[in-house]
Amino acid sequence: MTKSTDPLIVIASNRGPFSFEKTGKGEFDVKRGAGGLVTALSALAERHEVLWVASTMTKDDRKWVKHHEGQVQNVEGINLKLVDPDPDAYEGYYNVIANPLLWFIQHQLWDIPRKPSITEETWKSWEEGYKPVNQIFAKAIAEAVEGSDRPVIVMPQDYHLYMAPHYLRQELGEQVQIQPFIHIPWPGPDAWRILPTQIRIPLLSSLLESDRVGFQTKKDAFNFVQTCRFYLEGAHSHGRRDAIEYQGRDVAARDFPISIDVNRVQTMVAEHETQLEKNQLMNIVGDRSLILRVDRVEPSKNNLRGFEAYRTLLENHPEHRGKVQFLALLVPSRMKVGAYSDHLAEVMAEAGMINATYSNSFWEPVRIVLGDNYRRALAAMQIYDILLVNPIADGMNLVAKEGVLVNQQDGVLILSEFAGAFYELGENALTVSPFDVYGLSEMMHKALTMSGTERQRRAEKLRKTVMAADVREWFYAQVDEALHALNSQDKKSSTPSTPSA
Ligand code: GDG
Repeated sequence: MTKSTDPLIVIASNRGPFSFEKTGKGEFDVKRGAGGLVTALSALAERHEVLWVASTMTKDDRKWVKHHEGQVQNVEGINLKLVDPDPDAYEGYYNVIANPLLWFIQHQLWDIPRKPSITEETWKSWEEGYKPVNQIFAKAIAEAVEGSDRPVIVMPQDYHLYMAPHYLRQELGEQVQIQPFIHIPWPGPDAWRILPTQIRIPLLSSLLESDRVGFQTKKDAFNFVQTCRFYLEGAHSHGRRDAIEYQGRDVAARDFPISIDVNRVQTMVAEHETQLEKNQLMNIVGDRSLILRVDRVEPSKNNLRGFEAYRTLLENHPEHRGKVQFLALLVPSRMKVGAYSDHLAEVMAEAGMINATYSNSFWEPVRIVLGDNYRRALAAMQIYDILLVNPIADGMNLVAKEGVLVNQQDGVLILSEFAGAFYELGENALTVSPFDVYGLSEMMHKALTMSGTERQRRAEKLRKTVMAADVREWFYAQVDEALHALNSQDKKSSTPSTPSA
């Protein structure tokens, strides 16, 4: 039975853990969603009572909300509440502010002389899209937790919900702990100059209405402190790298490196369906060495330079021609954002050019497989010789962690120094600058010619590192920190104050 001292954890994220498909009158099929965040948070309901608040994504999600009259429902053990913002507001929030603007700022993807332009549409989408949708989330959370006699910890996830702390304080005051987690990199102050002051200041000061803010790495946390100090008048860090004081609140900036659900991944790879996927892939690869990449179609993942480096490898080291297979499993995402659909076209063209240059009747150097198939991705990770993870910037990169866990070939991880995973896995990976195409091609050569003993030594260490830090630790560490703060507050308020002399 739940004790009233047990906390209620509220996760708020743009995308929820499930999507719904209407199959009949009042009947819905449940599908577990895609993406890193869902993978990571799906284990969280094991220890604490959790309420997950997310937005509808599809028409059938909306029907599901309507059918349940907007009330919390228990779905596969998780209490779920979906908010259903107005489609125009959602469009501005998601397709104008969150994905093209904030994601691009935080991954520093600009072509600065040309882009971005902060247009009337941007301003309007901030006022009429991003802010109202964040407010809807806060109201839905307030409605669900109001009157609870238990400690409430609200954890807004990622760059979609930077204004949520502000609206949550408006709704619930100091009754709740607010602890956002930011999955993507937080760059230093310079990157944020792109936002107009009227957007930048509310965004940063909203985050500082939290009790603490979680990041993937110490570097992100430090950059956040620096950004707030630089732009917010009256913000002080007093020489600390992991906390900032602003308007009477001391806000911690902490690193909680995310990981994967080790058991779930291991179980999935052992399943028959995954073995079937693996067999199919092995038919494509044959006895060649496999260079694998698995990403969303996403400019920050740096597919193009990956292919350029492969081309350089084939050019400079002809001995590998015909003996190596590059397989890219790409999941289309955000195709409504022009930069993404253009990017996919460029990636396909680059791969096509390599094939046009080097293929023969027996060998096609690059295979691109587009589509959403997580099982196939895991199957491919079992059989790579090289896993290429070369993002320009990446909060963590779960593919790197899954790959080293399930791989059966003592495969080599080639890892960008700008992926959050670098801090945990870099020592036993071959690390590269994502911009250095020649350096990457030489790393591919080094990996292809590495001795079996060396491969095994590195692979074992990488696997151990991932197994030692499951996603549950990531989640519990955040909750424990919030609980610790709550307990110290309780102690303070129950200690009788010393009468003044
Ligand atoms: C964001 C941050 C951070 C692969 N193919 C399919 C599929 N996958 C899985 C992967 C992995 C997940 O999706 C992708 O996670 P990543 O971490 O690699 O990348 P993002 O989506 O950009 O995630 C990132 C993460 O949040 C968590 O904090 O690590 O830095 O950018 O698990 O194996 N999933 C589905 N279909 C596929 O075909 N459904």
